[in-house]
Amino acid sequence: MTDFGFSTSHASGAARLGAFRTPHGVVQTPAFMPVGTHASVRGLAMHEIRDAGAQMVLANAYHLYLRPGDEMVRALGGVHAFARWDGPMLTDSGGYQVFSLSRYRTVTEDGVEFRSKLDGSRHRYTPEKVMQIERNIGADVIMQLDELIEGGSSFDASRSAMERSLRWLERCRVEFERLSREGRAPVASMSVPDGAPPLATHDVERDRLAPPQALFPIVQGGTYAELRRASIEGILSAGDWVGVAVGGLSVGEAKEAMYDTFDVCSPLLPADKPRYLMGVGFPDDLLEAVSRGMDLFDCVAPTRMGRHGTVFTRDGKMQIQKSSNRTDRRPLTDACPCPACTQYDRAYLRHLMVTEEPLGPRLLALHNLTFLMELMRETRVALRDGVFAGWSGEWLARYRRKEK
Ligand code: PRF
Ligand code: ZN
Repeated sequence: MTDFGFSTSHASGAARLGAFRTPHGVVQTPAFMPVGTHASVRGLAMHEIRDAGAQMVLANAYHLYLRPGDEMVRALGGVHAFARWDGPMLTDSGGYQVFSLSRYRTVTEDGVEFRSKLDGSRHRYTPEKVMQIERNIGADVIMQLDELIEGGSSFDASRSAMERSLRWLERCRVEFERLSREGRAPVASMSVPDGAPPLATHDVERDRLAPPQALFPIVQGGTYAELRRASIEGILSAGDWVGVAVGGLSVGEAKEAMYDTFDVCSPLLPADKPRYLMGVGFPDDLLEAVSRGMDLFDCVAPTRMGRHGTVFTRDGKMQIQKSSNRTDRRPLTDACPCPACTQYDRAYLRHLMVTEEPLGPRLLALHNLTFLMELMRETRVALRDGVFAGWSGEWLARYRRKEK
């Protein structure tokens, strides 16, 4: 496992400053990972994501499986070559999407059967199948198939989903190891699926061996401390993982219950492995999670909210369309290095949104991403300088002063 590694250099309480090494580079943690569902962060080019400070990018196995197909991604050289992002990447298994987006789905012990939201076609998602899909896509970190349930579910429902996620983890592990043993096959396959035209490319990538991947397990168990403990125990006894994810949060439960769950999980998670908190990406939640020992984050909310005109500022969220911005010549925020803040003013950004110019959502999504990248960068500096506790307390107090 020398292709992956994690080390921490500074700590403040449960918060850690770390470095996560992957075959495509090192991620300085704590870090926020932008979500590129279709191997594209909606509306933004990879060079813009990189300039915003992103180190690692997410894609979604479910979406890429449906289009263009995981075998097609592989035929085209794997997701890094396909999307032209040569830094670290992660794919979520798509469990979450199958549960929330599919038109019809049936969950059994074997897996999930669903109909595509695109054309109604039938698909079967099993732990084994998901490992094959994520292998073909080729991200550095791949996620297990887990069973998700609504926030606020009963203890019994939460327990059965958590236990099934453990059983699916074991099946993922066996298949993942089988695929890894199969060897480091060339990234690009010789044949293209679906009767598509033959590859029109130089042949270089066909000779490039697929780099190793790391499988992350996902802790489940709702907001029940007992279930979270059992989930972690099951995960740690099932294998030696490169990192561990915490899932099933930010699904409608109270914030305090989510924060308490971080407190339950982090002392039980190995200190020398990165901890990835799935689907959490509001500025205040990031700081609360970092202070409780989480290292990696992703969420669609910052880019999605930006596209609809809600922007992060140091004084809380702001709606750009509000009428007081009509004549406001000030930058969106003061210290942010993004193009929206450095090249335009609020009146113009509001105008772009009101007239539905495509530039508006793009700039605001880029702002929210940059804002989180800066927040994580400042977090790392504060950890390095030994001032994290005081700094984050002040940051949160200012952010929340005007937040409703
Ligand atoms: N599991 C998976 N993906 C996820 C989550 C999860 O629990 C969450 C939880 N908020 C976001 N994305 N596989
Ligand atoms: Zn900005």
